[in-house]
Amino acid sequence: MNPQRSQVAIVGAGPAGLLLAHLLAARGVESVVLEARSEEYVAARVRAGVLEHSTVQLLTDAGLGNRLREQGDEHRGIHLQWPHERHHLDFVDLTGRSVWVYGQTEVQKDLVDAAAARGQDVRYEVSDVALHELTGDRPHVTFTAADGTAHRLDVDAVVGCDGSFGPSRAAVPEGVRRSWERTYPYSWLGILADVAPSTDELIYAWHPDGFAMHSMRSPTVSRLYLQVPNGTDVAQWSDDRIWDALAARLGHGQDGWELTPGPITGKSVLPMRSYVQTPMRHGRLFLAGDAAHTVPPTGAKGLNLAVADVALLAPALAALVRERDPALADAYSDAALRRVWRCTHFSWWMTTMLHTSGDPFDEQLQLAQLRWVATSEAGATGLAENYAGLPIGF
Ligand code: RFL
Ligand code: PHB
Repeated sequence: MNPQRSQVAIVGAGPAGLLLAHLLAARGVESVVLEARSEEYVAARVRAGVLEHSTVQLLTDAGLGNRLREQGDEHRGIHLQWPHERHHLDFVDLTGRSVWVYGQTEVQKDLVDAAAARGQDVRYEVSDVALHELTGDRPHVTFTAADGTAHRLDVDAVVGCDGSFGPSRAAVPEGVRRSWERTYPYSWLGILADVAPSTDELIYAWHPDGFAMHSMRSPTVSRLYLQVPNGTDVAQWSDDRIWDALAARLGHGQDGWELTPGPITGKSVLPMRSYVQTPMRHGRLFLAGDAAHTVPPTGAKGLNLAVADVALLAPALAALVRERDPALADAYSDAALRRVWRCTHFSWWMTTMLHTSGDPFDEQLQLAQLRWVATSEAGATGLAENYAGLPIGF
């Protein structure tokens, strides 16, 4: 066993883990990041596309905003639609806050580059990560490195940033942790296509055949989604079938709007789930990002919540390990969970308002709600405030 010492062990090199390491380094706190996958695998995962106002602000303040501001696309709002009607909700007019379209792959690349530039210790392709003595002052983590050697890392604090499938959430003992979960009766079929977006800003569309969304990654790459039944096999969806369904649900031909199809470069089916585990702290173990909570993607909140968690956690850990002041660390779980539950509600609300369940009564309620949100200033402001994002620390 090769023993080593650091101040903080971070499990997971996704956006939560690497951003936390970055924010800790800026406060003079040393950390080691342990990641199960390879650097290339983590960098290539296509996921989130929308950054909230406060996420952009935080990344900019942390010195990570240059490429975002050059290559990202600032959006004033979204289009909300149902058959024969499309409404633009202008978040800037409604709340004074915009959002940015900048893929998670790009955020990840910026974080990896910054980590390399400051000489951050990141161990990729580790296995057997196990957390020990979490309720004492000196927890430690054991793992097997990529070359097969066994290691022990002694630290002051361990942070689980290892997503929905990592070991950290289960390291909180059964009698201590509590979880809440909702599985939705539908999934998303997502595609990436080499075609210019047919819209200036994202379109969220309710349709009796199911929800559809038009997002984008760049002036030449579009990202689109279709509601499909759980258990759908992508092989059943030819490119033509996908484009036909998108055209029908997004309203091709209505008021002169056209959806331009193009070559599909990626196709996948994503299940939808809401999940929250509490508390987000147990002794010297802290959970952040998807390790503690999952939201369905309809509200574009997952990555933003991960960023908000580590924004709270970095100063708390710095005070704990540098000044031995536990006040912020003690407050972390409750403070983070206030925003987590707000975003969990918003994501559930967007999801259940926009996805069809086949129940005719539910459909009329959804349409009534959509009409109110799109045409009442109070309704539109509620959506805008949550979508553009509540302040970190809300
Ligand atoms: P991640 O990104 O899952 O990273 C966790 C990391 O931990 C590693 N890991 C381990 N490492 C060591 N040992 C182990 N035993 C380990 N087990 C796991 C994993 O390999 C991984 O590298 O979690 P993090 O950092 O908390 O970040 C969360 C976000 O990735 C996630 O919430 C978003 O992608 C969600 N999401 C969206 N969020 C938004 O804010 N806006 C969006 O528009 C948006 N769209 C989306 C999304 C997620 C999607 N999918 C695929 C789930 C669209 C999609 C399609
Ligand atoms: C995306 O671009 O992938 C995206 C955008 C908004 C969402 C979900 C996903 O709500």
